[in-house]
Amino acid sequence: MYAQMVKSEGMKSPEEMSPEERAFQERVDRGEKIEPKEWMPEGYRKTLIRQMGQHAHSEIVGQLPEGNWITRAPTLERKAILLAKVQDEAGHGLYLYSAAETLGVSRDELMEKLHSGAMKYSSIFNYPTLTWADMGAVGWLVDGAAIMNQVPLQRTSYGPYSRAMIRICKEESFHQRQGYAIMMKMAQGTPEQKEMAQDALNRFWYPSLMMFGPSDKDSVHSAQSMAWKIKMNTNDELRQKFVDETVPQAKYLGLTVPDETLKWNEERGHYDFAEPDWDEFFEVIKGNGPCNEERLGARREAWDKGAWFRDGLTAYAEKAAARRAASNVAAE
Ligand code: FAQ
Repeated sequence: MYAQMVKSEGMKSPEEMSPEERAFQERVDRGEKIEPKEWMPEGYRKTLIRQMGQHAHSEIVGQLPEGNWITRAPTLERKAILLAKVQDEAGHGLYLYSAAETLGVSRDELMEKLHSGAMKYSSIFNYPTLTWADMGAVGWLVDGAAIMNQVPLQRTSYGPYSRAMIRICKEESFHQRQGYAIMMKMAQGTPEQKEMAQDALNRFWYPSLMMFGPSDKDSVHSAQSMAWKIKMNTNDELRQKFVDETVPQAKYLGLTVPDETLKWNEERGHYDFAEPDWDEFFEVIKGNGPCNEERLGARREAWDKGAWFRDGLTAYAEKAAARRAASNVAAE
């Protein structure tokens, strides 16, 4: 099976729960936040580590496709904006690793799991960014899909995760707008520029739809994660919301969503749309996407090359601690 770490193995009914589990579930149901030192079921803790860890990894690996274009941005202003955006993603990764650490897992352990392939990161970052228009498509669609998923996570039950999300969402909204601004410029530019914008939309549309995860019938974690309010919506609900909001934005740009079946359904009050190729999705998350090797290779190399710096920081911290201990002894 493609799910690696924690599986929702049949949710417990209230009768099957221990008194502690029942009291915990009642707190979650009342909308109370769960804080780091409080009692929580082991499955809740593991599910959060899995989701927050994967989320953090996605932010860090997600710097690579855009980092690829910093040196080739068409103007100084665009370069400064892209640089700031990519730095924001690093910050998001760091808040999320710190929030995950409150659950008793170290950043090194999470990194080790990313590098060994035991933990995932978002499928979207295994696709290449081939032209400058891709910077527009990534901001507009990828950050757009990320916000659609993360705005509800501001209300997630785990306090540190929900608070991290508030700041992340503010920054992601700026990212989405900068992407849309690039797309507007390209779509209103020369015929060649408009074609580049259309080509970027064609390549990023379905991978963006995949970001929300498999369809609900194949989502192994949704039921338990939603009961614990680790997830607030199902994958299909958020995907539909994304399509409904994004299609009018594409129309405004004068671009065509690459889906011939796309049609407003008056009765449902939503767009009908074609599902992504789920075989491709499962291949990508198994490690067989177009850029998986390159992305993980870059992260492993950065980790290895940074060893001297981590060693230096640790040596400095140890010396400082020894000095403090010595001066405490002297003062006694
Ligand atoms: N990619 O049972 P479900 C960003 C895995 S942030 C890879 O439905 P779940 C910002 C899933 O892990 C983007 N794997 O799973 C940015 C599980 O496998 P496992 C990241 C995926 O967790 C923008 C299996 O499939 N956002 O982009 C994906 O309930 C631009 C079964 O699936 C978050 O992480 C996928 N797309 O729902 C940065 C948000 N989908 O772990 C730079 C928080 C599913 O058992 C530039 N996460 N899988 O081995 C979530 O909301 C959820 O974890 C979902 C998946 C919705 C992603």
